[in-house]
Amino acid sequence: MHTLYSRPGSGGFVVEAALAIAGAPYEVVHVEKASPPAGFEKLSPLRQVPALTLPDGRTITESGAICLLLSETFPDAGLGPAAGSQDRPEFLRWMFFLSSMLYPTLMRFFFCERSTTDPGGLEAVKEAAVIEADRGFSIMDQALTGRDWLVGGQRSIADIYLLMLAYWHPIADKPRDEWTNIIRVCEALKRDPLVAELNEMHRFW
Ligand SMILES: N[C@@H](CCC(=O)N[C@@H](CS)C(=O)NCC(=O)O)C(=O)O
Repeated sequence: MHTLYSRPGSGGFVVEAALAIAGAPYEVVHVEKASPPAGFEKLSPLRQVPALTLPDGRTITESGAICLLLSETFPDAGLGPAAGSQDRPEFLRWMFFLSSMLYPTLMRFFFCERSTTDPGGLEAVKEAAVIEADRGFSIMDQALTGRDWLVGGQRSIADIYLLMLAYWHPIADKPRDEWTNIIRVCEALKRDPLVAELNEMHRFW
């Protein structure tokens, strides 16, 4: 059994999607930001979700790492191309772009006070975060030109990760209208009954 520490609307969405697609047995522990369960910092030192306790009792954090691990643990689930395959480099590239460029940039908007010691500088931090996030989304939109999915002609967990981030956009609250390729991918994913069911709880759209 996997235990997913999460809350609605959080990065737990993409991990839960991976677990559900893989058909892995899991339970969800709801973590309130203001009042996490006792001892949560031992599992997730930054007190962030998602965190995933594996069936062997170890807990890992970092959404990108968790998704990659699940894609290896459940190789037949179609979460991503196998290690050593032709499409793996592209998969790794986008998984890291999403988790190490776009995700933290969006969080810089929502947790702007962590990026400046100047109380008068918060709006500037937020403005810069939106500009930088837009730069990242534009790169992803461009990469999707003429393709159905981000990687190798097949849906992967990278597409679902992109959907989640696109609906976190702090100004548009969804992908911006000009990102027509991202919108196309998101609309295709939203028609998937499993993704639609997860959204019942996460309420991204
Ligand atoms: N690098 C982490 C970021 C996780 C993260 O920022 N989670 C947010 C929710 S989406 C959170 O728990 N924030 C609370 C905080 O940072 O205090 C990951 O990819 O999993």
